[in-house]
Amino acid sequence: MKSAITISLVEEARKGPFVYHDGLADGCARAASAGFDAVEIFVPSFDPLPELAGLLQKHNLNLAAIGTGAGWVKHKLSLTDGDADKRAKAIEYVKGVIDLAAQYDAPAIIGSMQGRSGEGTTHDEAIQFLKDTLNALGPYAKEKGQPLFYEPLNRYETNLFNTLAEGVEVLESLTTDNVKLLADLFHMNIEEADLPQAIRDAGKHVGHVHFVDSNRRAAGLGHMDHRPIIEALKAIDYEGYLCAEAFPLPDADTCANTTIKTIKQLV
Ligand code: LER
Ligand code: MN
Repeated sequence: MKSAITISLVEEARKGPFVYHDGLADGCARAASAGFDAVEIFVPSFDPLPELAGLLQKHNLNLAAIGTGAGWVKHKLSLTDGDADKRAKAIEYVKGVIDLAAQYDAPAIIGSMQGRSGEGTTHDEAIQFLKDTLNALGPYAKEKGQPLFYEPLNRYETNLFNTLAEGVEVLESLTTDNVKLLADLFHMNIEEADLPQAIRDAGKHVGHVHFVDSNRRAAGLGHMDHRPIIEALKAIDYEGYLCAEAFPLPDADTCANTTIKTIKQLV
């Protein structure tokens, strides 16, 4: 398992659960000095990131993934919007992020952009739109040599799918095998009965992990027991990233150092 940490470039997400908020150069330098293998970036658009390749090389970092969430947070695009034009725009946005991430050999994440039902759609319609999207974008990502990550979110952020088991059911109903689950421990802490068991049951479908504590602070600064979670990830032969998608509390460097310390103790 490898370590990663989040950098947000989205002004509207300053208060969001991302560790670094002061640009790519600052985030990459601090990620490397804390000892991370990779960064995960929350981008404001799919415009090129001209400094990224040089910064990754300079700091010997990989890109773990790029989040599409600003498609929702900034542009109000949802993949389950009742309006077909807006849905098409949302799909184009995710394609743009898939293309951008693939340039750095990394996948894109669908989290907040999944939207919710009841705002111009019935529940069944929203679920069908989400499945249609994943069926279209899974193969699109595969052409670029990348998986596509789908993230179940807690009930306060979506009413579509909240648990890993529900996520597995969706993935298994698709015509593509290229969509993998993002297991975010914060959402799981709210929704799962048993986090390690949920990971064991999801097995090969787990493609990425947002590694955080019960309160969205760094792993080690809440009341979650990460040891059995890591044991479950080992049991499913998980070799992906443990990515700190956490609040920079009490400050970004403490958040980073605490995450690395927890990973070193347990992995
Ligand atoms: C938001 O709660 C979250 O977990 C993100 O990864 C989704 O965009
Ligand atoms: Mn997450």
